[in-house]
Amino acid sequence: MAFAAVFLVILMATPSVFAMDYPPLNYPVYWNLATNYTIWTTRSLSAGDKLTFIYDFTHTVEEVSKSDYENCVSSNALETHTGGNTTITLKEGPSYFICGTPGHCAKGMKLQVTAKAPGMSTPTGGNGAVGLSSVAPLIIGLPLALVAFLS
Ligand SMILES: [Cu+2]
Repeated sequence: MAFAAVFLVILMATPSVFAMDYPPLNYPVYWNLATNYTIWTTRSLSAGDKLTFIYDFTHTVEEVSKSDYENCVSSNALETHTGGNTTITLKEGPSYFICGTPGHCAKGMKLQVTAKAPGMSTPTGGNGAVGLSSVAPLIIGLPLALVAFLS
């Protein structure tokens, strides 16, 4: 009886761990002089995830090289975006964005992200946000199984 209960709990917990298909995530980026962008360097992102920059007409979004990011140079931008709402799909590897308005990058409007290979955001890969939700059924299920086993 106890073993049957343990099995049942494991069966209930298993599908959400292995069968869930996680879509790419879309992160808002509030692109202005007040936001602190350093947290983005520690975020776990995957290729295919998107950044949606939300900004007013005083700013632009310029995708630049690493050295131009470090030196706040927007004249060689790989891509320039304006209009206040720009969604960028991340490629694998690092990406660098700065604001093209003079002085803004130097004041901190610069964003660096690194995206892992696609598929790394699946539960087995360990994307932080996704990983937690995928193990939640186990965290809940194991105590239940223990209770069932002991009773
Ligand atoms: Cu700006």
